[in-house]
Amino acid sequence: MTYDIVMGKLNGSIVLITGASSGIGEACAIAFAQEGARLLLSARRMDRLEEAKPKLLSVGAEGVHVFPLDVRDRAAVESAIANLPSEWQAIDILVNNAGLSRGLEKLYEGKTQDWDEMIDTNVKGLLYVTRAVVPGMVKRGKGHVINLGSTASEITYPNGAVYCATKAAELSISDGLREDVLGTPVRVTSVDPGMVETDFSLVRFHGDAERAAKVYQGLIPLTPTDVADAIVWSATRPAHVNIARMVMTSIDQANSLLFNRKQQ
Ligand code: NDP
Ligand code: 8X3
Repeated sequence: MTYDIVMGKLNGSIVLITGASSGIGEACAIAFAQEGARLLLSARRMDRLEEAKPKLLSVGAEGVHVFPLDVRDRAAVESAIANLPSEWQAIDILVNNAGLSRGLEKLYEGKTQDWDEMIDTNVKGLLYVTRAVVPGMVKRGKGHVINLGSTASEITYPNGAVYCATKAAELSISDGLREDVLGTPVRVTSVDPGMVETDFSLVRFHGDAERAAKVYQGLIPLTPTDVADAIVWSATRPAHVNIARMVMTSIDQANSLLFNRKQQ
């Protein structure tokens, strides 16, 4: 037995993060930058990515390349990945983070355009990016796919059936991909947080800030940094260790239904 400390550092590793313009994706960019990674950042809001770039370099990123991407657009995903500059093509880690919820309504009263947006982004978008990136990982014999799941994948909460279904799909896709890459060195992890205070609720309620703020009232939610920390931890295990799934909540949450909310 050897007693060497071999904690993974990510110096020079290429990390692609989808949805890096906000919340968990943005926190992942900072956390991977602090590990010395080279960051490939995508989202629709390019101004935010451009703004983050010098800050990420200042906290340790070895390089930052940003590009616009709507993960719902299959042709755009294929083209963006295929046309990355040659020095950015060998993606080591893919963080499939881009995602959203829309609406909190009874299924039989829900808006079908909200459903389309969630399914197209959280399920089909995740599949398109995975399909474009993983063949290169298999070919190079190196890679790690980290998908953003949720406690919502395990217990469906009232008025959230479609969002919860997209995260249940994410879990199945993560499990299936892990089976399909067995025999290669590619790792697959699903990181499944409970409530995290980000723009998630603002997006869910179509910009209603007052309603969004109420979601986090009277309890301590996770922060995006907490989740990024778990993601970087799973990415820095020794190469033979695959963290299949990490379920995490704040101390004020037991599962997707049960909270310790203090009266205000
Ligand atoms: P935010 O709203 O803060 O961030 C969402 C990110 O996804 C943004 O950067 C947004 O970028 C991007 N995004 C949304 N739609 C698309 C699209 N079509 N194409 C590309 N990028 C897109 O929310 P969170 O950080 O909270 O959410 C990130 C992930 O974490 C999601 O998958 C969410 O389901 C998951 N999650 C969130 C939890 C929470 O409580 N907040 C808990 C568990 C999981 P842009 O608009 O610029 O394109
Ligand atoms: C986000 C967490 O429970 O608010 O996936 O939907 S929840």
